[in-house]
Formats: sequence, C-alpha cells, structure tokens
Amino acid sequence: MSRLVVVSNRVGAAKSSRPASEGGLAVALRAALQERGGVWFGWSGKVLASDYETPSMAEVGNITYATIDLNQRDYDDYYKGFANSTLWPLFHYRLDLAEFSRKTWAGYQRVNAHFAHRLQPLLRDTDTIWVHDYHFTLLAENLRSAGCKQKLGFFLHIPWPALPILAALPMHSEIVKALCAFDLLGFQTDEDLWCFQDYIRREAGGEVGKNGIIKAFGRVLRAKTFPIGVDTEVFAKMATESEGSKQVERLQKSLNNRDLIIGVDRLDYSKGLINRVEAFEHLLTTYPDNRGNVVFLQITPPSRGDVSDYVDIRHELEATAGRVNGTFAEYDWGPIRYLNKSFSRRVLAGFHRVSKVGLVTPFRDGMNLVAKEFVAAQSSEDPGVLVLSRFAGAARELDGALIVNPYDTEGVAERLQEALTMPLKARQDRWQSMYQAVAVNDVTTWRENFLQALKRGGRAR
Ligand code: GDG
Repeated sequence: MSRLVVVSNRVGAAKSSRPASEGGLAVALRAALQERGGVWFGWSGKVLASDYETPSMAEVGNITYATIDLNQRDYDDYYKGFANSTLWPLFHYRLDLAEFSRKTWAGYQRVNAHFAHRLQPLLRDTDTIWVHDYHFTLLAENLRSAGCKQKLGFFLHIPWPALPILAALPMHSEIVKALCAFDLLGFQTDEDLWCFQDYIRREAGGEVGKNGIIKAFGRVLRAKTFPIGVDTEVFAKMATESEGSKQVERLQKSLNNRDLIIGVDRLDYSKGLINRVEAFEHLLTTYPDNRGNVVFLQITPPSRGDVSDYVDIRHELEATAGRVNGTFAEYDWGPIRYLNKSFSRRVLAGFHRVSKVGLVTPFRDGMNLVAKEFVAAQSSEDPGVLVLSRFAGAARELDGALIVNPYDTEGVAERLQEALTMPLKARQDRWQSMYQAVAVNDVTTWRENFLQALKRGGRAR
C-alpha cells in the first residue's frame, strides 16, 4: 500500500488520541494516514510577523504532521484575500461579495508555489497525494513543474459554480488549467461535476469522455462525484450517550415540554441564517399556536471574523434575531436562543437528538454535514424531521427530508409547520430512508472510494 500524503489548509491535531472537538473528516483522514503511514501537510494556523521558516514536524506513530506558518502579507492576500474573499463567495454564487484583485491573486499563487516547494522534499516516489479544497487549486501544477510524478488527487469541499458565474473570475482559465494537472478531481454532487464538465467543453474546448475522463489543456485526467459523509455510527452512539448528560438534561428542563427546532452552522453568509430567522418569524405569525410552544435554538460559532462580510452578517443576524425576540417574547418564553459560541460534538449530538426539527437552509453548500449529523443523531422510535435546503449537496441523498427553497421564507415556514405536526409513522418512514443513506455512505466509505479511484486511475499522459 503506498504512503498517503494529505494536504489541507488546516491540519488535524498531532495527537494520538482523538481530540473531543475533532470532526468526522479529520478523524477519517487521520485513520487513512494511520493505515497507510504518511504525511499531513498544511498551514499551522499561525501568522508570523517575520518571514517563513521551515515546516514544523511532529511524528506521532506512522504519521508526520508537517505545518508551515504564514507571514502577515500571505495571510492577508492568500487566506483572507483570494481564498476567502474571492473564491469562497464566487463558488457560493455571491458575485456581489467576491473581490477581484491582482494583489490577492499574486498572494494565492505565491502561497501555492511556496507550499509545493516545501512539500516536495517530504515526498517519496511511490506516495499518493490527496489535496483538499479551494485553497490549493494550483498545487498540482506547481508540483508537476518541479518534476513530481506521483498520483495527485483533489477534492473540492464547496460547490463548483455554473459557467457564467465562474467566467466572472478574471483568472478562471488559469485555475481550471492548473486543476487539470491533478489525476483525479472529486466533487460533492453530480451538479458540481456537470458544471465542471460544462466548463471543460464550452469554455476550455476540451473533451468529456466515458468514465469521467477529461481531456483539456493538453492533459488527461478524471473527474467524478464523491459525496462526503459523516462518522454516522460514532455520532449516533455519541447522541445516545449524550442524551442523559447534564447539558442535555438542562436544555430539556428549560424547554419544559416545548418543541425544539435546532440550527447549527458556522456564522457564514452562505448558510442562509437571516432568511432562516425570517422563516421562523413567519411561522410564529402564520401559525400563532406555536407562540409559547416552540423554541428555536441556533448555534452559530463565529468564523473568519477578520473578513468584513462576516462582521456584517453577524450584525445583521443579531439585529434580526433581536427583532423577532422583541416582537414575540413573553415574560416566560423567548422564541429564539441565538448562541454565538461552539459546543463539543458530544453535546451537539445530544442537542440534535432531543430536537423535533433540524433546520438547514443554506443558499449554497457543497454538502452540509450538519444535515447528515442531525439524521445520525435521531432515535428510531421518535425521530425528528429534517427541513433541508434544495441547495445543499446533502439534499441529493436525503430524500426523506422536507426539501425547501431557502429564498422562499413563507414556504420554509409552511414546511416547518408540517414538520412540527408530522405524525410519528411519517417521521419514522422519512427518517429510516435517510438513516439508510447516511449509514451506507459514511465518511469512511467516501474516503476509500476516493482513494480507490485515485489508485485505479493511472495518469494517461
Ligand atoms: C465545508 C463545506 C461540506 C458546527 N458547529 C460546531 C461544530 N460544527 C461542525 C458541524 C459539522 C461541521 O462543523 C460543519 O460542516 P458543514 O458541512 O456543515 O459546513 P462547512 O464548515 O461550511 O464545511 C460543506 C464540508 O466542508 C465537508 O466537505 O459539507 O458544504 O462548506 O461537522 O457539526 N462542531 C463543534 N462545535 C460546534 O459548535 N464541535
């Protein structure tokens, strides 16, 4: 079995035991590394005032964790700039928020080249390299020009946009050309894959053949769909155990038999949080029986707080939730509990389990793991209902959810009412089909499917 090298913006903690906060993806990647031996390479999360140093290395068992710091200029241009103020908004269809600047693009190119330069000496000829996400679209091209011949795979965790959106990016062609230096490109959904293929045919003048084969920019590679999953069994077990925990008991006591609607999202404009609060407001207006009887718990850990659009969304969300509470709250009941902090996965799993409704309404989302975690956490006897945006990748697999259009806040309110009043048998049937889907395609299956495809798909060049 060849050694595995994982490259991702942030690297899992260099610990032998599983840190409590670690998500399913980090656990799955670590397990793959443990099985094969290898290197996990990425940014340390530190920003240095001075210039670069050599990577910090930590060995735990057969895994080497290699991390590099960024200097302030590269953090600003590459991370805050091109990755999170250009690619992230654009790939989430927010052309209005995407910033285009030669300076940040140069920073992105610089950091991709620098990472490749630092990674190359750590590689062996027989390694398999798996690069993650939009931060590193240029990495394979950089590695190839330095002479790397290893198998190189790339998985995009976020959506791939439709051609007219991508075409607005001045450097779209450079990015797609660089992506074609990988041997395998993985997308979350067929729709993402079709959009990529559409670009290859119509914009790049390339060919899309059988079995995911792509011929473009003088290169041959494969592009396929690999919908990511969660650590279903572990999360389900955690939810069962957590049900009796102090925190979950405290939550239930505070609810006093009221129904709970739960939302869990990073504070991000792609997650549709304001529309979600407005939909809940519609619910209280249109179906007044819910007043005093339903609580909406929205857990929203802050993220990317130094990007100004994230500061704006936070203010807007605080104002909207405050307005709804001000309008509807009574002295013994508040409709929205808006929490700007994070919880351990164990506590989150328990909160999901005691919720009547999981509310997941992104405007665009590569997959959305929260939707799958909500399903994993339910009890088979008395499962909650998932209300899910059609624009989350997860909607392709979770056909037992009540699928909504997050732009249609009145429609979301109607589905919320349907969820809150759904008979037990219908809830069980819907949940069964969803649980089946998340159990079959869990994060381990996803990982192995990708690595198998990368192993099989030799470079035809
Ligand atoms: C990107 C793509 C794609 C949330 N709050 C807390 C917490 N979380 C955990 C959730 C979940 C994860 O964070 C979030 O994953 P999502 O998939 O929902 O969203 P993104 O962060 O945007 O992830 C997305 C994903 O990559 C994987 O490919 O699905 O589309 O955008 O696991 O539970 N975890 C803890 N405390 C919290 O308060 N411990």
